[in-house]
Amino acid sequence: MGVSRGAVGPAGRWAVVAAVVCAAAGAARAQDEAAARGLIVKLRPAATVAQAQRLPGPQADAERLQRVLDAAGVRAASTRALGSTMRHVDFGRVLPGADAAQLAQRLRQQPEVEWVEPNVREKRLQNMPVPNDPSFGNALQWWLQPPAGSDANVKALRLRGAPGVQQAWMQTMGSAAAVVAVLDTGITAHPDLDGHILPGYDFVADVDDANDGSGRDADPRDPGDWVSAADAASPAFSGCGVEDSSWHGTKIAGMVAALTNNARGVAGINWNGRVLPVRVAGKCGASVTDIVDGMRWAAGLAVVGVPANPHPARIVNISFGGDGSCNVYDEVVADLRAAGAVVVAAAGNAHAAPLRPAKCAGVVGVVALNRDGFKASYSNFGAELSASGLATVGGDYATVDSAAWDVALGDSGLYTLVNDGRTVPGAASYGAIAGTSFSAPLVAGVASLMLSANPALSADQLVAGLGASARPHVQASRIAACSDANPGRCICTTTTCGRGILDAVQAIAYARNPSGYQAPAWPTVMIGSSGEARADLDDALSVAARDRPANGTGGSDGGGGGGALGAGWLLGLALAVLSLARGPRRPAGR
Ligand SMILES: [Ca+2]
Ligand SMILES: [Ca+2]
Ligand SMILES: [Ca+2]
Repeated sequence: MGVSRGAVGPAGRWAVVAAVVCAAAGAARAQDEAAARGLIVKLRPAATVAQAQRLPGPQADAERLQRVLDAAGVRAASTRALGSTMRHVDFGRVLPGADAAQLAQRLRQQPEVEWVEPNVREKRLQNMPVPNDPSFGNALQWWLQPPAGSDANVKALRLRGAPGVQQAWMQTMGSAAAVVAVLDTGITAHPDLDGHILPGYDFVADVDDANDGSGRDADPRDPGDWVSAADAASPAFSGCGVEDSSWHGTKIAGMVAALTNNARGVAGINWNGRVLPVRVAGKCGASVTDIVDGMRWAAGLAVVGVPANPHPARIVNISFGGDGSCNVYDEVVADLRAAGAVVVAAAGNAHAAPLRPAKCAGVVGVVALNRDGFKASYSNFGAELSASGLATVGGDYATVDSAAWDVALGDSGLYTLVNDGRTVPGAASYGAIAGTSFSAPLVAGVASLMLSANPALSADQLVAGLGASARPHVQASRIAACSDANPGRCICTTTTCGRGILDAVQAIAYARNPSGYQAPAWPTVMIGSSGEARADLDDALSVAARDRPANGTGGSDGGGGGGALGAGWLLGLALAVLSLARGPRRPAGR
C-alpha cells in the first residue's frame, strides 16, 4: 500500500487508505494496540442553528471540541482541523496503544462525539512478488498467476482453475529444506535449474531400459528415453511405440524449482526449492520394482545395495502410472507416510479411470483442469480420488480429435523447462507442455511451500490440508458433469476429481495453523453463462454436444493405457505429453 504513514499533514493531505489487507487474524488486534500519534475525532452536527452560526465552521468545531475535551477530563496539547469534518487531537507525544484506547473511550462517552479513531500508522500493502524471469512477466506462465477472471473476460484472462502460486509467495517463497523428490526419467543440465538439483540416484535396473550402459548407479542424469523403430521391433520393447526422448523429469523439476528471479527463462513454484532427481524410468516407462525402491530411497528409507539418501524428501512426485491393483503401492505408500513423506501422483491422460498409484490409499492423486477450472479434455478422473485427490491446471491443448471442442475452450499449456534433444540430450530450452504429469508437480510444489511455511507439518496434515484448503470445483449449467459417458472437458465434482481445486494461498494458511484452520466461504463459480465464456462455449457446442465421445468409442490421446508389456513390466507407461513442444519452435502462448 502506498501509505501516507498515517501522517498528519495539512488538512486534506491526510489520506485514508481503505485497502488495508489484514492477512492474519492477529493483524487487526495488533493495529488496535498500536502506538498512536493523537486521536482523530468527529463531532456530531452542531445541536442548534445558533451554535452552528455563531462562528465559522472550523472555529466553532475547535471550541466545541475543547468543551468536549474538558468535559471528558482529557488534556490535549492542541487540536486542528482535519479535512472538513474531523479534528486531530494532538497530545504532544506518542501514546502507547492502551493509553490511546482509554482516552478514545472517554471521549466516545461524550454525547457530542460521533466517533474517535487513533491516529496510527497504516501498513504498507504487501505486493505480490513479481519475479523478473521473462516468461513469468509475459504471461506464458499463466499457471503461476492468481486465479482470476469471469465469464466477461476473454479466455486469456480467465484463470479460474489456477492455484494462485504468485499470491502464495506473499506468505512464503519456499525453502531449500522442503525437498521434492521427482521420480522420473532423471534430469538434464539446464542453466535455469542446475543450482536447485540435489544428488539423486538412478534406480533403473534393466540395462536396456536404462539406456546409460548400466543398471543402478549414482548418476541420475537422463540419457534420453527415445524408442527407435529398431527398439520397438525388438522383444525387449514389445508394445512400446516409437517416440523421441521426453525429458519428462526435467520438465517437472523445472515447474517445482526452476531458478526464480534470475532474469532468465521461467519461474518455479518454490524459489528456493530443491529437487531430488530419482531416476526410475528409462525407455518406454518405469518398472514397479524400480519405482518402489526409488520411492523408499527418496523418503530416506533403506534400500538394499543403495547408499542412504542424505537429502530425504517429504514430498514424492510421480507422474507415471498404470492399470492394476494397489497391492504394491499400498505397502510402500504406508511406509512413506510413516516416514513423514507424501506421495503425489498424476491421475493419467486417457480420460478414463485414475491409474495407480494416483488411485491408491493415502496418495494425493491429481486431476488436470482446464485454465477455466473444468476438467481438461484428457484427464483421468474417478471416485477413487475422493478421499485424498485434488485437481489443478495441467494445460489443455487442442487435440486432433475433430469431434472434440478443441480450440474453443483449450489453453496454451504449461510453460516450463525442456531440452531440445530428440534422442540424446541437446540444448537446454523452454516450452509448453500438457498432461496430468504436470498437474502433479503443481500440487507437489505447493506442498513444498506448505512445508516451507511450517516444517513441523505431518504427512497426514499435508494431505488433509491440501484437501481442506481446496476451492470448490467450478459449476456450469451448459457443460455436463464428468461421467463415463462424458469423459472429456466436463464439470468436476468431489466424487470425480478429488476434493477440490488446489489453492496455494489457503494451503499455506492451513499449514500455518492446522488445528485452527477454517476454509473461507467460497463463492460459487459458474462457467460459461454469459459474456466471452458463453461465446466460447457456444463455439465449442457447435462442434459437438460434448467434448469427446465416451471411452471405448473414441481414440485415446495416448498414455496410461497400459500397453501389452512383457513379463516384468507390471507397470510402465509414462503419461503421454500432449502436443509436446520443443521450446522456441512453438509459437508463444496466447
Ligand atoms: Ca545406469
Ligand atoms: Ca545413470
Ligand atoms: Ca528463471
